[in-house]
Amino acid sequence: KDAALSAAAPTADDAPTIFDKIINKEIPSKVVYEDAKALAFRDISPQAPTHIIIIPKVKDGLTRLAKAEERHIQVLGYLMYIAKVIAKQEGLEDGYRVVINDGPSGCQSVYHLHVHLLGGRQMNWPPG
Ligand code: DGP
Repeated sequence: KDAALSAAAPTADDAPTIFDKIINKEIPSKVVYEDAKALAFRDISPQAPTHIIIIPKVKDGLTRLAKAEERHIQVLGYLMYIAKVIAKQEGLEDGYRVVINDGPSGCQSVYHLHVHLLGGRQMNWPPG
């Protein structure tokens, strides 16, 4: 195998996910917000009347929250801020929930860090 190609091969952390295809518009999604750094779209399997997924456009190794490094602090804060902007846009005046699932025990299924924004119904505590 060509050494240069091996060196350039994506590591597990950089392996593309379905979210890359959504970012690149290779598969359709219902986009509710987009800018240079973030994309937000409606979850394909909504768990509440409003269920939106917010992702960084550049993963930069951030497959999951457990992989966060100091260089990710800005993007993590940005995703929280965008969650608030979208909640307002969606008219969730009474409140909402913001969730990050991490790893197998956290029920994460797509390894491109994402924030769930859920609202439009009364949430329960503790969550399942
Ligand atoms: P998590 O379990 O935290 O990794 O959440 C991944 C979410 O992504 C899950 O709620 C379903 C959603 N999802 C997975 N594939 C697609 C897709 O192709 N389109 C859309 N809109 N949502 C997707």
